[in-house]
Amino acid sequence: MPSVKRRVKQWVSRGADRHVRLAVTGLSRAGKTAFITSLINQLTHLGTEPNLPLMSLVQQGRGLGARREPHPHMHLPAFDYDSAMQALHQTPPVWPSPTRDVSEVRLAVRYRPQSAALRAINEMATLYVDIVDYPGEWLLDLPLLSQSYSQWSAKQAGLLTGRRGELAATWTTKAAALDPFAPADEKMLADIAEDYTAFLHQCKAHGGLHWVQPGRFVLPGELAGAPVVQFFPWVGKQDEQALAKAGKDSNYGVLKARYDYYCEHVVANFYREHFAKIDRQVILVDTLQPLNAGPAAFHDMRLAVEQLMQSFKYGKSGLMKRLFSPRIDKVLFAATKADHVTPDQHPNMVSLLQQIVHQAWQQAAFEGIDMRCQSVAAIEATTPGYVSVKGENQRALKGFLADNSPVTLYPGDVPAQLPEETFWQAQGFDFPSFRPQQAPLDAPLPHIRMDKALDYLLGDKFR
Ligand SMILES: Nc1nc2c(ncn2[C@@H]2O[C@H](COP(=O)(O)OP(=O)(O)O)[C@@H](O)[C@H]2O)c(=O)[nH]1
Ligand SMILES: [Mg+2]
Repeated sequence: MPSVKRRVKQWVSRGADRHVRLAVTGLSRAGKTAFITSLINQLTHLGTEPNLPLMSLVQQGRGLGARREPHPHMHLPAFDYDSAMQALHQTPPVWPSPTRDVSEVRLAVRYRPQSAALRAINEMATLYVDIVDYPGEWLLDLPLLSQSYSQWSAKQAGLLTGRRGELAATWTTKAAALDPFAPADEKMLADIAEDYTAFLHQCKAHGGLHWVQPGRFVLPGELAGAPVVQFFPWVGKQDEQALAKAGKDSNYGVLKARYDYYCEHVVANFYREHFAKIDRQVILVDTLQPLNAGPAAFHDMRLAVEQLMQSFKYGKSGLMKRLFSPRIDKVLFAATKADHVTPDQHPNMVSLLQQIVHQAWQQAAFEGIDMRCQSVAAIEATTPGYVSVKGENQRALKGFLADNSPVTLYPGDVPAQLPEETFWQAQGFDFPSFRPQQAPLDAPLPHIRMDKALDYLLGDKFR
């Protein structure tokens, strides 16, 4: 081929290849690792298995296949797909172990272009999908950027009621005894910060309370143990004007400096380095676990999701827009682990999720971001069916518990609306954790509506 022609062909081919940066987030245990593992797995079987019938690319017969590529950013850990697959194919299978930091993986998806012009020159095009996994907890830190240390402290102190107040006793007792003006006692500050971090973990683990700040404290990644994550809100009773005069080497001064450093370097950096580069965002929400756990946990999950959504209210002149120029144009909210309830309950999961995100949704629509809510099971662990109860057919799920024993059960109805008092009093909702199903290594992972999610997130990119 003459070289000019070859160059034209190369040029067109490069024009046909596309990139999309897809981020997956959600509070810890929402199902990010399972979702990304399934996403990679499903796409690798694209073109050879009938696993994605709801993707228009597949319906049009244009999907050819996908494979993982060396991942592009050396400073980011790679998403550990191989370990996840290994866990899922153990006997008996287990869930992949949790990760606690940002990670990334690149997929190259091969397809036949839609446009006749492109097809005439190129049989194939490639969509490069960079998938980023980051903890939703990190998004809870956005408000810190517009709060001073003293404002943040006042806000946090105000939250220490009820269960939170009880859990906070250890660190607040020590912190209240600190002299703000005395020279900084590094050891004491580290000690209280450790108690404060333990308190945040307890809020999540025992209280089912997900709205914790700073978010990095519970998932510090590479920052674990660094002074930048060694501060806590000031709960002493001194008045603000006096505190403002504390020297920079005093207890108060050092805490304030660490807080400021955290905001500027950790929080702002995350938005600059990661968030601003995202094209499409998936937000995973486990609506079922808080329903299991009770009203306080459910309410707190709502608060946390609302808080998380602030990052998408960027507006034309908002702080987000000015500081980071984000470019996300589509957000998918997915209610995860839908295989925990019978299929007739899936529409309720979706409408419940819609109510949870309602306000932010309106805002986003107003700003031209496309949003959608759906339910998924990234990795389906149960089989829906019927059981006969007193001669009548009733819906049920079959699966295996974590200890490998088989169960058949009806977990209960999901409320279609934000649950009221009566729901909690009647508490008809209870489900165990299922272990994954045993599946052949070369078969795609069983899933519910991953194809619908993929179609929404990527469909328009396969042009
Ligand atoms: N049944 C079922 N359980 C799931 C699914 N996805 C996640 N889980 C459960 O939720 C736990 C946390 O999921 P993971 O993906 O590690 O959450 P992450 O912390 O957001 O990455 C897993 O260990 C599973 O027990 C799913 O699709 N179906
Ligand atoms: Mg994870």
